This record gives sequence, structure tokens and C-alpha cells, in this order.
Amino acid sequence: MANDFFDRATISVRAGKGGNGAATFRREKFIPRGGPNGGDGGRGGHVYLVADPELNTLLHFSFERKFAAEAGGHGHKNKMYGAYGADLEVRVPPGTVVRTTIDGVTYEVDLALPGQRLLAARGGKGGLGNVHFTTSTRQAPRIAEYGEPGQDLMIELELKLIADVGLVGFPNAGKSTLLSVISAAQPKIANYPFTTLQPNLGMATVGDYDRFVVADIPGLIEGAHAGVGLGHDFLRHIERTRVIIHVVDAAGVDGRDPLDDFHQINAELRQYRPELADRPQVVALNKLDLPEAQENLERLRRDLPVERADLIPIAAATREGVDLLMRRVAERLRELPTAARPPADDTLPVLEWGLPEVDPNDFAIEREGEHWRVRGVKIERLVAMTNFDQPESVDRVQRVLDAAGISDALLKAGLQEGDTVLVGAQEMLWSDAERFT
Ligand SMILES: Nc1nc2c(ncn2[C@@H]2O[C@H](COP(=O)(O)OP(=O)(O)OP(=O)(O)O)[C@@H](O)[C@H]2O)c(=O)[nH]1
Ligand SMILES: [Mg+2]
Repeated sequence: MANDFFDRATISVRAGKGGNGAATFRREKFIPRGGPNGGDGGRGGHVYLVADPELNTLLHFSFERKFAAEAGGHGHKNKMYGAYGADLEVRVPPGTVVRTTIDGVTYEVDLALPGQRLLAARGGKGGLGNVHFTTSTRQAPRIAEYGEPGQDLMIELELKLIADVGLVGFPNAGKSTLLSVISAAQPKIANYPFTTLQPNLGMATVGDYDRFVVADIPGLIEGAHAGVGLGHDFLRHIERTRVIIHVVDAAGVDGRDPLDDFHQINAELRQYRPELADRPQVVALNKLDLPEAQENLERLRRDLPVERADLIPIAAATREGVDLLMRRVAERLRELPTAARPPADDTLPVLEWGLPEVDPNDFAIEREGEHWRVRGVKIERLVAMTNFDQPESVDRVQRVLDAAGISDALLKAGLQEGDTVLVGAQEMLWSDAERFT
């Protein structure tokens, strides 16, 4: 929609991988191999997105787009756990809508309130050390898990900008021309009234620090408050602006008197909503390049009920006076008490993407070209954490596949000697004699 103006960014977030579990053994005198004592790996760091009231744009993401949390530390001998990977917080302005796509489904979360947090990417679990794998028949397990990979997602951020400054005036006064010279916006400009049919927004920059969003709305005419012309629909777009630039055609090109124009527009604003007429106004006396405007200037300065500092002659078409106008607007914006920003509330519950609940034991078997693919939360995690160089770990996967009914389901589906089964990124070869290798 033409009246929406968004700041957008796409970032990638990667949570930390879990640390690997250790497969170590106690050293004892005279015993070449003591009991297993390998500790677990630590969990990888999560990535959170946090709504920070100090921010109001997504501009900082043009400099940095990739975010990765720390990996968990590996487990050590003597049952020492690996350290947790540090979590990472990525700051966004309140009001940012964030989206990601997981397994073909798009999820959306609105970080509306200051302090709201989204667990955007979950850190991987630490791998188990070999202390967990002793059984009565297996005293010296050479099994330790790898850490689980962290979640890795592309996230789209979208922030709806609200105009700080509204341009009002009669049709043809030069509002769109002004917007086109103070921002990158390219609104249609033409020498007839009602050129602008939809509000346009642009980001204006003044000096090094002041940036604000300016809305150019369709021209107002007498009766706009009551629905005449196009202006009425769009008056609501200036309701939330903090400063109004009132553009007056000082040359009276269309045969009206600029002083009347000024009073009429303010009367429309007042009738639509009295507060609008009281909003800080900077008046741009436009088309100063025309002799008629020069002639009117002295009278307008004398008769307009506007303070001298807020009455600025310009020629939008040649940019004359435009810098001065914008500096004054920036000044007025700064004078206003910034709407007290609610402080960040850190007691809000942490949001999640809201993925559907699934039974981790559920699995599904699909064909993938020549191969078979097994999907399932638990089996995929197990395989991702398995060190296939350890024969005992491979045995363990086989046992889980059998116990979970996955082997039977594969055989029933037609699995044959020599077929390849894919689980996550792992390829396994089925051999009837050894089962998986
Ligand atoms: N001479 C002169 N003409 C100008 C100046 N600024 C705008 N114009 C002309 O005035 C006409 C109207 O300009 P727009 O910017 O389209 O006016 P608008 O206020 O957006 O008009 P609507 O969208 O119809 O409400 C165009 O022909 C512009 O070229 C100026 O500083 N000097
Ligand atoms: Mg216009």
C-alpha cells in the first residue's frame, strides 16, 4: 500500500553449537583403562531479539547482518562439563515485526513492547560424555556425543514508520516538490491540483544526526474535514505527526490569496480535530522565485499570525531556503518533549516462534530420489550428535532405530540391502548383515 512506509532488513542468526561430550577414562595405577569419566559438552548460546526503546530504526542492520552466538565448551575428563556458550542479544526497535520460515512454514512475531524478547535461535544441546554410557555389560564405553548444531535462521525484520512531520497545504502549493528535495522520495509533481492521491513518506536528514519521517498528504481544500476533495481521508495521517509544515503558495499561482489559504487550511484542521490546529507549525512560504511571491512577502510577514522564526520563505523548486526550513523543523522537533518512552519491561515472558507441538518420537519415511529419508525430531537430533567414527555409537543409533520401530517401517516400505538412508545431513548405508554401517 502506498501509505505504508517500512524500514526493512534481513539478518541471519545462528545459535551456538553444543560442546562435544568427552570419551575419557580414569587413569589408575596398574589398570590400563579405568572407568569412563568424560563429561558433557555445554549448551550453545541462544540468540534473542530484544525490543530496545532506545532504537527507532533498523538502520544499524545495514552495517551488520550476521549474528552468531557462542558455541558451548567441550566436556573434559574427570566428568568436567563444558561451559555454556554465551547467549547473544540482537536489538531491534519496539514495533518491529519479525518473520522466519522453518520447514516451509512462515512464522511471525511482533516485538511491540519495549523489553519484549524473542528466543530467535535455540542453542544446541551439549553432547553427552561417556560417563552416561556404562551398562552392566559395557564397562568401558567409547561413546560420546557431538554437540547438537545450533538453529540457523534467516530473519526478516519490518518496522512501520510513523511520520514525525506532516506537509499540509492547498493543492498545488508545492508539498510534493518539497518532499522530493528533502528526501529520497520521488512523488509525482504536476502543475494541477490533486496530483497526490495517496500520502507519500520520505526520510529527511538534517545535519549529521536529525532524521525524521515526513508525510506528504493530498492537498486540503475547504470542506476537507467534511469529506470534500481527497484530503479528508488523509487528515488522519497527520494526526500522529509532531510538527506540521504548512506549505503556502505565496505567489497565489491559482488566483487565490495566500493569506486566505493559510487561514482556510488551519480552519479545516481545527474543524477536523482542534488539537491539530495547535500542533507546532512551521510555515513555508513557497514559490519565492516568482515575482508575485516577492511582492506578497512583506504583507504576509506582517499579517500572518506566525512567529518570525517559524515563517520561512522558500522556493522548493530551486531549494532556496529549504535548508533553513528543515533546520527549523528539526529544532521544533527537538523542543518537543519526546513522548515519554515506556522503559523496557524485563519481566515480560520470552516469546517463541510458536512452532506446532510435535511428539519428538514421531517419525516419517519419505523417498528422496533413490534414497530413503527419515524425519523426526528425536532421531534427527541423535544422528546429528553421533560420532560415526565410534563403532559403539553406530551400534547405539542402530538400537534406537530398532527400538523406535524405524527399522521395521523402512523394511516394510521396501528398504533393501545397499540402500542409503538419510537422516538430517547424515547418509547411512543399510546392510542386512550389519544393518547400518
Ligand atoms: N515556481 C515554482 N513552482 C513550484 C515551486 N514548488 C512547486 N512548484 C510547482 O507547483 C506545482 C505543484 O507542485 P506539487 O509539488 O505537485 O504540489 P502539491 O502541493 O504536492 O500538489 P497536490 O499534490 O496536487 O496537492 C508544480 O508545477 C511544481 O513544479 C517553487 O518553488 N517555485
Ligand atoms: Mg502533491
